Amino acid sequence: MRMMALAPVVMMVAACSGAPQTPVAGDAYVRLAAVPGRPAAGYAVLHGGAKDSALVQITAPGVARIELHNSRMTGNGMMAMDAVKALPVPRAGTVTLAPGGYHAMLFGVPAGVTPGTKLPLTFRFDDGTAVEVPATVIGAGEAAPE
Ligand SMILES: [Cu+2]
Repeated sequence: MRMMALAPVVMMVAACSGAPQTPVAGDAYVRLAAVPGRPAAGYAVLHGGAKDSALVQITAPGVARIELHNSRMTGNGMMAMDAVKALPVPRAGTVTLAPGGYHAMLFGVPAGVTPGTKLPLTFRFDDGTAVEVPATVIGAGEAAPE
């Protein structure tokens, strides 16, 4: 039991090896909405640099607006989302944007962004770092890419 609980932690440390000086983003993917015209959701893994920082903006070519959201359960078991201005990324820490938690909400996704394409997401941090990551685009019902 204890060994199984430890395994994911070890994997995250390995993925963060090399101790970046500035924040890094990776493993990005975008899940399109089931209904055309509805916002898509963006996910990624962020690694902190040598200092505490915060993710303050995500942009993508052709996408009208991208908001940072956090999902939470309401008292009556419904999922609600709050917009967040900045997502703290601790020094040498890992922050995962994933279904049910922090995510990007992409409004006005161009028609050419379809499953199987790549959408470059630019992650901007409060220290001025900007990281462009090619996000894998998947359909509404598809599993997250490995
Ligand atoms: Cu959202």
